[in-house]
Amino acid sequence: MAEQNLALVKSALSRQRIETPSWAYGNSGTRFKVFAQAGVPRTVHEKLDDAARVHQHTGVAPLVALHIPWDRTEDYAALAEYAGERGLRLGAINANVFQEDEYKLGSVTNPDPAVRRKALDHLMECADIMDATGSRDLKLWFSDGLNYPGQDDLRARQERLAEALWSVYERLGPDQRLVLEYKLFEPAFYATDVPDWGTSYAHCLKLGPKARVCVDTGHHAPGTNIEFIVAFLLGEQKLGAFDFNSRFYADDDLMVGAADPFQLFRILYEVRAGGGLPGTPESAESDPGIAFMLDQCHNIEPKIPAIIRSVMNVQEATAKALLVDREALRDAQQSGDVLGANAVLMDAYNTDVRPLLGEVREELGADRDPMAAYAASGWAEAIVRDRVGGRQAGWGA
Ligand code: LRH
Ligand code: MN
Ligand code: MN
Repeated sequence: MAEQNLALVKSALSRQRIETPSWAYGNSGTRFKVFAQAGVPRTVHEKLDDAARVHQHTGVAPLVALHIPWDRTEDYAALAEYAGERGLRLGAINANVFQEDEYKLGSVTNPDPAVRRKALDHLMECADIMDATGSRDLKLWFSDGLNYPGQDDLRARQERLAEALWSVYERLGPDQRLVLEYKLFEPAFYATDVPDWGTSYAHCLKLGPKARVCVDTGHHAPGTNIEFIVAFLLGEQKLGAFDFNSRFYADDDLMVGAADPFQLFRILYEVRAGGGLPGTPESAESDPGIAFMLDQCHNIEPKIPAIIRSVMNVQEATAKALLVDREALRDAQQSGDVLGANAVLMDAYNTDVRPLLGEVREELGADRDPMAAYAASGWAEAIVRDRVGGRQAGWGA
């Protein structure tokens, strides 16, 4: 590769920021069992301590997303300061209106106005927290939906949803955004109120420029072409964030890039092509400010190295996406060379980018091999020794 292009690829890689979720540092499980691990954080502060290790070794993970009330604390400005002292920043504030008894029939779409009020109050509290932490994004995922046909009025629920979203949207400051996440099913099994990107997009479009769609890669029907969704949303300036994870069956929340690294590459290629990677010629005009977040649970594997591995998987897919020879691709596409165009993509995908990423990390002052560096650091042993009585990340906590 030409010297100049390589410099560009490296600069884009060193500018990418990957946000890790506070809940991935704590215990989690399926509805059948939570396997508790020794040494997991007991407080949100200890979650930040672990996140700081991930950032130290990788050099690209300074942001940590919070989930309220799982990470509820007395003083959010002080928490932001605590993060800052460790080289971190607090990222998206995730609202949680899915774990209380009142929400059995829905939160913001509940037929009972008192429940809707309670849910909206929580969303407003999250906006207050954003003011204190300096967070840009309010991430909204609603478990609202129906288990049985006829259970409630589908269109009335959309109207209630729109009303709540508008109240939150109006509350946001000029530099704050709302990102609306969709999910096909679960916990509702017949109908979900925000089941797909189209529904999220339609609401965000009505709300205005501060509302964007969040694509959780585990929230689609099997076989869905996620990169198409990404390409479309980016083209419409409506892609706000990713919740990266892998799935084999449903919302499995496995490590991103573990199940289908080729899909992850295709997604990141569309991000690059759509100008979503700062530091590339494609993004020269404007940086759409996409949040590259992880949303995963590490039920059986050690958590910190799993998160490091996930960050590296996103970086590897990004590096391969950056290596795609756009000119050669355009030429092949223009001349109708189907096999040639496909070969350009596959050449990039089949490149071993690990040495390149090792260099990028070294230049960032991080570790060439973050997994080995973490294993040698003694942190895993220290937390087992020092933290007695870890607690669950949130599910059922
Ligand atoms: C829902 C979801 C959403 C929640 C998180 C814990 O399945 O993806 O992002 O906030 O899981
Ligand atoms: Mn998610
Ligand atoms: Mn999910």
